[in-house]
Amino acid sequence: MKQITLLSMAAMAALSAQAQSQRPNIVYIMTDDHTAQALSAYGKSHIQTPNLDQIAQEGVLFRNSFVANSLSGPSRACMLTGKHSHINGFTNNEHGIFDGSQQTMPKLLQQAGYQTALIGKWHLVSEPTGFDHWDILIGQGEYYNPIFHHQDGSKSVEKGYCTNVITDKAINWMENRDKERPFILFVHHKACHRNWLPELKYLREYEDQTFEKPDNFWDTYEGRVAAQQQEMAIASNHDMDLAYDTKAYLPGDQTRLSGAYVNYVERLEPELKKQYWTFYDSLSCDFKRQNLQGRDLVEWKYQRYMRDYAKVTRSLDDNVGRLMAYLRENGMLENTLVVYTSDQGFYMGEHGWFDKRFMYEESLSTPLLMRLPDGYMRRGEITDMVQNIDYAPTFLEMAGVKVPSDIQGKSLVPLLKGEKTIGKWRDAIYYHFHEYPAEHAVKRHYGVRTERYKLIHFYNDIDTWELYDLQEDPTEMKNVYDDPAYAKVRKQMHKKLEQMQKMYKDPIEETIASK
Ligand code: SGN
Ligand code: CA
Repeated sequence: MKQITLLSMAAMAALSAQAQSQRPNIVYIMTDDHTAQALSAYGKSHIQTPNLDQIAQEGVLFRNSFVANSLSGPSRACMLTGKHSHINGFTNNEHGIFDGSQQTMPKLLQQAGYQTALIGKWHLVSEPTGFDHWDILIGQGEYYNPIFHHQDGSKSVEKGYCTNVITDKAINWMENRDKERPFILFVHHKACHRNWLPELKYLREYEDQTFEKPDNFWDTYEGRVAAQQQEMAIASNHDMDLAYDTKAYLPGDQTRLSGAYVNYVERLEPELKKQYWTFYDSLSCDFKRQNLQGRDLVEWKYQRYMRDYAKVTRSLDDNVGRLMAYLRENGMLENTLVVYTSDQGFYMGEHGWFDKRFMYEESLSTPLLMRLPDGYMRRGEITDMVQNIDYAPTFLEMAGVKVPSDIQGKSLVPLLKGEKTIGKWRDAIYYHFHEYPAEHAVKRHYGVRTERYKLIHFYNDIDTWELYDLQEDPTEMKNVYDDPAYAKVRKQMHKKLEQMQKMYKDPIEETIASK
């Protein structure tokens, strides 16, 4: 690493100021739990996201974009290092502390002369390293008047709605940066994370909209043991008692005056708080009057979930527009790579769920849009399978920094340049989820996904295998692992899995034995 530093410093010194300024800036916008089903450029969304769609229209949309481990901290660690969780060490949110002394992409860019800044959600417990400037939320952060942890160690409440505050800080940092040098700016939103508290101006938005339920909303999880044992169902885990998710309580009942939910709302100024409670009081009265039971109650909860999620997404889209307008107005777009992604995908009622974690499509996937700087010709949709471990080598290559050989991801540059990749790109991706026992009770599992098939092994206190034919069964309702018609595919997929575990050095037998 030292050698790379010296080399890149020397290389940098040799570059004229003009040549240096041609190295692209990178604006990396990462949201939390924003999923492709809620982003209209992906085609299936009931929620319109015009500003995000514009990035896709002017740039590229990755149709097959995946994470390596569908959870916040682990996903962020994969992105920063370009390595799978078992290598970068941050395998789960509950027990992880990111080892900030390891090689990371921001550090390598910093050593190569980039200005590096991080604003918003961090969630890796240890203090950020490799950033000239950082200003982060504490843990999950808050939607209203969020508390920021500043680089000098101090903490303060920043007035406003979290998504707006993060964007203000990002723009402010760009305004005050050294304009002679390229930069990478990480803009990490809290939105659209649970429990979906809207910006007050959007409190009433989407309330007249009825969201269509996915076809497999009433899934009974036949043939899928881990799915039977999860705790992330809208029906039973989207809580009512403390109104945390639904925001409905029995008026007159004081439960709303306690719990995490109320503490979050209490952060608002008195006038805004009044507006907030007025709206949800009337909603709660209406809910009480209806006295819903059984499936009607679950459907009602689903609409509540979708509406609040949509409101939060609306502010997010506005703010992406604001950031893009800044880049446009300042003539920066030609020389800036803008990346939009999320730390993972999310269930919007598919299988009856909210949350993520599973290797099933909705949470294995993550939205990925890019607006490319001059010189990168590709436009439109890219269907090659990409993963969040690919971002680090991509940014390094674009910045002219040699990609260290221990990075496991692949640079996306050939795809962005529009080079022919048929037969040259990867034919499978590897996934490993490690957080169990934990909230939502999703068992540990690993697996491999090819263009058509997916093999998953759930281990820990169960030991079950699942195989899906994504062409015949895109919503993953039918586990064909024991179907004789798939015996050959099953064998091939096992072989592929073994190859990938070897290639990525995931010591799976040891891992299972130690659990
Ligand atoms: C919190 C949420 C969970 C969520 C995890 C991880 N519960 O614990 O629903 O799965 O974060 O999310 S909450 O009651 O605190 O809202 S992650 O995106 O940060 O990994
Ligand atoms: Ca997340």
